[in-house]
Amino acid sequence: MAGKPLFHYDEARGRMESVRWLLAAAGVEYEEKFLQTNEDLEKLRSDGVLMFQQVPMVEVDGMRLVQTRAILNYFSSKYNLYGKDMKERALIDMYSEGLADLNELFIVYPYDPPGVKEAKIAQMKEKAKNRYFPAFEKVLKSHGQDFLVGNKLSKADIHLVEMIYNMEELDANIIANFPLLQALKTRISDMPNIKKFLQPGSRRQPPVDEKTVLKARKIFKF
Ligand SMILES: N[C@@H](CCC(=O)N[C@@H](CS)C(=O)NCC(=O)O)C(=O)O
Repeated sequence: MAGKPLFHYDEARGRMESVRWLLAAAGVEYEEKFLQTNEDLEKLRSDGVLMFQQVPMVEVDGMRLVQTRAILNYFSSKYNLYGKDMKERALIDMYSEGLADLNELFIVYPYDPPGVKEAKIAQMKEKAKNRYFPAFEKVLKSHGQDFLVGNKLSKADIHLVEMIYNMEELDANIIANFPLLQALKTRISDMPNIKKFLQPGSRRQPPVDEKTVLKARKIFKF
């Protein structure tokens, strides 16, 4: 299991997309083995390599890691995106967990039936505009620094910028009233590794379309 990390997931954003963003920011290469069928998933399960019978799973440094947040935290520690001390880490966790709550809605909504989907979109836009984005704007304003924590790029900044891009797909003007979020987005998007990731043809997954939904239904049987 030495060498590049190996991701196991379907070919979709889902829970793996934040891991893709994080490794892109860290400039780390990885391989992806996409699940194509339910048999692929069952094979991993019967091989006993999915602790809770679920993906994402990442093979890295002799481990088979599951649970998205554990995966993100491992890579953040490894690539120095997790603060310099306990207090910085606590802030980074707090910010990341807030974003994870919103992200959970974003991950799931494409798979919801019509009606539910529209309600979720409205809920996400409302929450982004009135709860999460004002909170992060306030953090940036409070210290006047370039990044959320310790004036240094951390996983929290990467999750936030990923979320800004996600929410802009739902409402192109969603950060119009948040000048510091706009500046953060520009600063991070201009980082060479992220710039590359934002180009067509990168490992970044496109928005989930109907074909991806149908395929996921077959793989995960829902
Ligand atoms: N808390 C877990 C949730 C993982 C999860 O729900 N994975 C889905 C695919 S996105 C899955 O494997 N579903 C099949 C199942 O739960 O049996 C994480 O964050 O990794």
